Amino acid sequence: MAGAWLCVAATMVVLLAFALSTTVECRTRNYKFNVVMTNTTKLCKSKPIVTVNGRFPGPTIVAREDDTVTVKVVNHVKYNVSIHWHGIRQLRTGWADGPAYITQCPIQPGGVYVYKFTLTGQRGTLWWHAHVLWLRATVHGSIVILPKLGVPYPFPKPNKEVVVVLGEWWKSDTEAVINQAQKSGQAPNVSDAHTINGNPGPMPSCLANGGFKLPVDEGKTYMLRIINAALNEELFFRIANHKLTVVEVDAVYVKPFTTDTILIAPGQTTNALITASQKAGKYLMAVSPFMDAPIAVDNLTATASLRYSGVLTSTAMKLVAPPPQNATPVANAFMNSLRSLNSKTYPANVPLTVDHSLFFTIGLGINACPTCVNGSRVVASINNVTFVMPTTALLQAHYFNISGVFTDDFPSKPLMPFNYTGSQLTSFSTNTGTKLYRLAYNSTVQLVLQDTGILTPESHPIHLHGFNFFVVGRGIGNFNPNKDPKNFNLVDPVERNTVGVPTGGWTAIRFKADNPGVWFMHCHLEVHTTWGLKMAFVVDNGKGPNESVIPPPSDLPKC
Ligand SMILES: *[C@@H]1O[C@H](CO)[C@@H](O)[C@H](O)[C@H]1NC(C)=O
Ligand SMILES: *[C@@H]1O[C@H](CO)[C@@H](O)[C@H](O)[C@H]1NC(C)=O
Ligand SMILES: *[C@@H]1O[C@H](CO)[C@@H](O)[C@H](O)[C@H]1NC(C)=O
Ligand SMILES: *[C@@H]1O[C@H](CO)[C@@H](O)[C@H](O)[C@H]1NC(C)=O
Ligand SMILES: *[C@@H]1O[C@H](CO)[C@@H](O)[C@H](O)[C@H]1NC(C)=O
Ligand SMILES: *[C@@H]1O[C@H](CO)[C@@H](O)[C@H](O)[C@H]1NC(C)=O
Ligand SMILES: *[C@@H]1O[C@H](CO)[C@@H](O)[C@H](O)[C@H]1NC(C)=O
Ligand SMILES: *[C@@H]1O[C@H](CO)[C@@H](O)[C@H](O)[C@H]1NC(C)=O
Ligand SMILES: *[C@@H]1O[C@H](CO)[C@@H](O)[C@H](O)[C@H]1NC(C)=O
Ligand SMILES: *[C@@H]1O[C@H](CO)[C@@H](O)[C@H](O)[C@H]1NC(C)=O
Ligand SMILES: [Cu+2]
Repeated sequence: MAGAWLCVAATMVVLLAFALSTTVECRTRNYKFNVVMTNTTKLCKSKPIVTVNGRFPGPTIVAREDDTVTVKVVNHVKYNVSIHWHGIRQLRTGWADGPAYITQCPIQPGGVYVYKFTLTGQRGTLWWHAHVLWLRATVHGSIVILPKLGVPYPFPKPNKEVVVVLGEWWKSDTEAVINQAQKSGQAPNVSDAHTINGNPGPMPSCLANGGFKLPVDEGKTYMLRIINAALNEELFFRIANHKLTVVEVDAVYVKPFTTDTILIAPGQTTNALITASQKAGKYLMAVSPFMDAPIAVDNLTATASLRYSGVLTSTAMKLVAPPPQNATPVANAFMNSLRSLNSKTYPANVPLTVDHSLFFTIGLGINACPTCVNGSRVVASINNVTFVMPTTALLQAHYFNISGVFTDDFPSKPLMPFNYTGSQLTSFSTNTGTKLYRLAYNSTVQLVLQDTGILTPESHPIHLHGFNFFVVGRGIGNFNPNKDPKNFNLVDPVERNTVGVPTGGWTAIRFKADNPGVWFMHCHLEVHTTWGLKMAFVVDNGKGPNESVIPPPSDLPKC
């Protein structure tokens, strides 16, 4: 059948130079991901890395809203692997969500698992990444969900679309980096470079490095689908002499606004339009870290270039200075500009009533560790619970009623209130456990995420699986339950799946628990996830099969 042939053909589409082909139509998109070791000499030092299909960044998945996607993942490496489709709602299909030991056991060496999910009610840029160990450093790629056939973007159609994946690069093996840190109980080494589409641009230690080049034609408009795939760093993005018009974040349209700097946290995606309206030339693209706490980061700026057609190679590059590393006002200005489009076609369905009002502290701690350097290790927690990974996946335990894997007594608020952003605590230790918070189907949740000053305040990009949420408020200092809710935006708050909780401040989100299953929530700084800044919600089934988790696929990996 011609249709079936086209669907096979779609899986073969090779996306050259990150430009997107949008011509092939079909309702099921089948992909094959071979997880392999790849020797790369692309960056300054040659080393073997784990990749999908030998590519870094990995392949782009292109599909339309309402399509079903299948990805056959074959594990050819020595590590346990699982892949998460970051931001995809996975309505009733938690088995395909991917976080190891949360919704599935990992795919063991030599193993195979077919992820199958449907793209319902979402269009825009998302991404996929490994969700086990620190493999996502090199195992990641983009997901482009086009609107339904014939449905236009709610903004002028760009002449071309380009995926821009930002990453972090270590000269050492990333598993060695985190293993060394876990052994010592200390913070892991920061990365050695940031990357733009797999390339840091010329570096002090490696001048020969070319850097990613984006060719443009004068007068044309381009949509950049920017993804922060870095492990541990929030990033600023700038292009010399060019303004960026933000039109979508985390696959949700926003009210367009124009800025010269984009702030993007690990896990987040941002679509921005750029018009080649300047004098024909070469313009620097700069990616640099944002960190407004006393914490070490990789302070190198990755660079790429925008090149107008017909410009000589010898033309001097127009430069741009990155914002200062601690540019809190630049970060705030960006975050405060984000609003849901909230049009008739794309309404912001903010829950106006709240069934569960939750208050979670997020931050660091110190626990005893006799074998560690100082006899202690740095940990992280939510409401003073440092999450312990189970050895049976939580979704299986929930679905098959296996007892003893988790408890559902995650505290709805701190058991011992304190001056969260102050410094009067004398004990920094935490509790450990595999605790979940239970929600009835359709219940509405307001969650205030409060950063703590324990060890140091720090911005935490919190990611929720299975849902989008509305960011109804944010502030600095301690959340005030009497005053702050009066200023919540319940009309057009930005809707997303990952939000940065400001350093020494709080963020309030709302969502409706209309997706049954077990849904991970964690800091998207991989180091904090490793340290235990994670928990999960268990959402019970509603009425009938349409409101219940589907049965697990027969090839679901076993532990
Ligand atoms: C990578 O390079 C090493 C030696 O540098 C070699 O032993 C190994 O076979 C190579 N692996 C692949 C997958 O090419
Ligand atoms: C981490 O950095 C230290 C100090 O530079 C170095 O000695 C160590 O080898 C690094 N660890 C890894 C795994 O690269
Ligand atoms: C970046 O960090 C290194 C190591 O901490 C430091 O020596 C250097 O001065 C920093 N560079 C900038 C531009 O801040
Ligand atoms: C070890 O503990 C001492 C005393 O508490 C502290 O000053 C030092 O920073 C710690 N070392 C590391 C590497 O964390
Ligand atoms: C698990 O328990 C629930 C509620 O008691 C029940 O409805 C369901 O059938 C059980 N599932 C299995 C797989 O035993
Ligand atoms: C909390 O701590 C901060 C900083 O130490 C201090 O300024 C503030 O007054 C404290 N608030 C309360 C309610 O104690
Ligand atoms: C967290 O729990 C530990 C262990 O029970 C306790 O010592 C500590 O005081 C608690 N901290 C907070 C902030 O509640
Ligand atoms: C959940 O909400 C939907 C739509 O609002 C409604 O049709 C359905 O009956 C509700 N289910 C439960 C279990 O409340
Ligand atoms: C379940 O959903 C399907 C498709 O959305 C619909 O056709 C069917 O009527 C629904 N069944 C129930 C019991 O609501
Ligand atoms: C891989 O996963 C299996 C199943 O959970 C586990 O038994 C095994 O120890 C894991 N292997 C490694 C190397 O972590
Ligand atoms: Cu964090």
